[in-house]
Amino acid sequence: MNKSLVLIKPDAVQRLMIGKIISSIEEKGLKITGLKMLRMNDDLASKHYSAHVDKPFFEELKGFMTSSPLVAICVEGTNAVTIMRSMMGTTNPVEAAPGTVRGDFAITVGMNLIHGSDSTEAAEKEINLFFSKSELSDYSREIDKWIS
Ligand code: DAT
Ligand code: MG
Repeated sequence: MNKSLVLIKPDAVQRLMIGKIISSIEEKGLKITGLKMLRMNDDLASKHYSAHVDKPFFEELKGFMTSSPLVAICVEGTNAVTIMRSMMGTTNPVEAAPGTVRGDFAITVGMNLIHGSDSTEAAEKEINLFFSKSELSDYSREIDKWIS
């Protein structure tokens, strides 16, 4: 069992894809344990993308991520990190496989619709950035015995 921080990015919110992405997470069998809409600010963008702050695309990335609200989701399940990364598709939508969010619905790396943590360590850090302990729900589902 592990966790991933998923962001439905501002472009996906504007393109009315909140429901579609949440449905795909639920249909896969992963469990949503935290969910909120918020507007990212510069400080949160710098912390969330701390690995990228010195990259040439960071200012553009920060401008995009703070431009409009996003939806943050804490996702749990067996191999949640790897499963979310494969559902998202590769960073550059040009190479993303059909059937993935980026492969089916995105064109450019700058607006690639969705974020998912790239490791369990990153997930822990990112979930703590977006959610307080009281905003996360620990619960079991009857259906879990039929999923994993
Ligand atoms: P991912 O979102 O697949 O984990 P990443 O962590 O390498 O990808 O980069 C974070 C985000 O930064 C990515 O979703 C879009 C943006 N980005 C990455 N590389 C970029 C580039 N070469 N030009 C513009 N934006 C880029
Ligand atoms: Mg990343």
